[in-house]
Amino acid sequence: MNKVICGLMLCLSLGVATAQKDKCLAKPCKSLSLPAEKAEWFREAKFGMFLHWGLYSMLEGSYKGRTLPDTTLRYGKSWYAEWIQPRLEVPMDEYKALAKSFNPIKYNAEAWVREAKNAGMRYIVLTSKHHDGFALWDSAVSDFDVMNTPYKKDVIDELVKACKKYGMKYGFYYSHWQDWTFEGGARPHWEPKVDDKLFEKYWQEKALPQVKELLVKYDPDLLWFDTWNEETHITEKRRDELIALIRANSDKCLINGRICFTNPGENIDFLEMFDNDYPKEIINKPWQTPATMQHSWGYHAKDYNWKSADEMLRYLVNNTSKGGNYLLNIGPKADGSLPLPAVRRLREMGAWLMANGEAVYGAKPLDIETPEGVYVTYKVIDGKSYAYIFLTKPIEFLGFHLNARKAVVLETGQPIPVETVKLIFERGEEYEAVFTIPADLFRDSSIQVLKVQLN
Ligand code: FHN
Repeated sequence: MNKVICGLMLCLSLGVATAQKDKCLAKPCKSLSLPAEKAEWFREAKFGMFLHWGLYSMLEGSYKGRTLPDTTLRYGKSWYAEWIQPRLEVPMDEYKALAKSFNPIKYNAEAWVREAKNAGMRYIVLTSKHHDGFALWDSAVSDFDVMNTPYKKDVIDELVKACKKYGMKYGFYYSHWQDWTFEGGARPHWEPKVDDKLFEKYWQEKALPQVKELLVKYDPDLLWFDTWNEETHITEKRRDELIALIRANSDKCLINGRICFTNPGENIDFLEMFDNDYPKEIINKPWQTPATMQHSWGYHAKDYNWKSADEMLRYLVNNTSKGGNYLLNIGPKADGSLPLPAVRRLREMGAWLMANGEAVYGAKPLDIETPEGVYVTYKVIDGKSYAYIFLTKPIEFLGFHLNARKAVVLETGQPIPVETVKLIFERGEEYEAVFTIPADLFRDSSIQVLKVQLN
């Protein structure tokens, strides 16, 4: 009798499974989440290049004698050159007409990728469409694209080819919420909120089809959406609709948390910090900080607020020690060349990483207390455990709860005296290591890294 019931149940469940399978064949049933291993490359990469480039780059932060930030205009108080149209009140027709002279004759995708590679960057994210709605690729969805400029060549296609040639991961920023030139796209916060029905039209007619184009044409490793702590039209339903579209068209494309800043949900692949925000605690989900070299993201000829390579390396090291990445922005000029101060800084950072990259790439955070200005990562190499200690300022003695066997300066191999004592408590054994740091090490002003062999 039992056998009969079991057989019946088996038939029923097989029937249900077959019906389910048929349903899946008719319409692919994809999970909204990717397996965590797909984000492993991102977790290990640590350092990426962000590029804000578009029609706004042509205005270089100034328009008709005004320069951002301009406090005489109601909403002019921002350095962001990619926001020049609404902030310096550039008439929209005039702004859109910039497309008629966009001609980046110095654009050399391979040169960009080589620069990123030499800087030690492991992935590139380019603004495929920023808030102004202009597409840098050959888009069948909109005429407001690079093919309707004198340049007439697909910038993204060139970049993708170069990334593939140099083994560089690549992704695209896509402004899915703000679109200032398509009816229904969201507008700056000081303007009336667009009607949700109109937004839906924009969503169905431009945002979703363009994202699909990016996926199908260029097979990106990640997509970077942008919302922030403001009310948006990106409801849970729209967020999941967009995620479903991405999953249906790619088995690898990672999605950032800003797809819906206030409610990213469980299905995104990595978290995006606020701009230039560097957490003080370890975060377990993959994450990154998008960061500027100056104040502006888009090219701004009069934004002289350049951070030093050392300062930026400190942010990189901070993020690495907390399990995150550093996505550092460049605003290329309208002709496609990279600004000299940016290139100089990239090369300095690359030189430091050439010597100290072992302590960064693929390194994990180590949850121990550190003095201010000191950061730590951890790695296992050939079965041996190592801690890497980053010294961002001169220090004489360093004490750590570590069972340190020996320590050297990573770049030179110079031995660093270390004394480790075993402390026996009721709760168990603990180790305390004290390092004596030679003052000479700080004749070199860049971050010094100690490689410490543990047990
Ligand atoms: O408004 C944008 C801004 O222009 C830039 O693209 C940054 C990059 O993180 N995101 C928004 C502001 O957070």
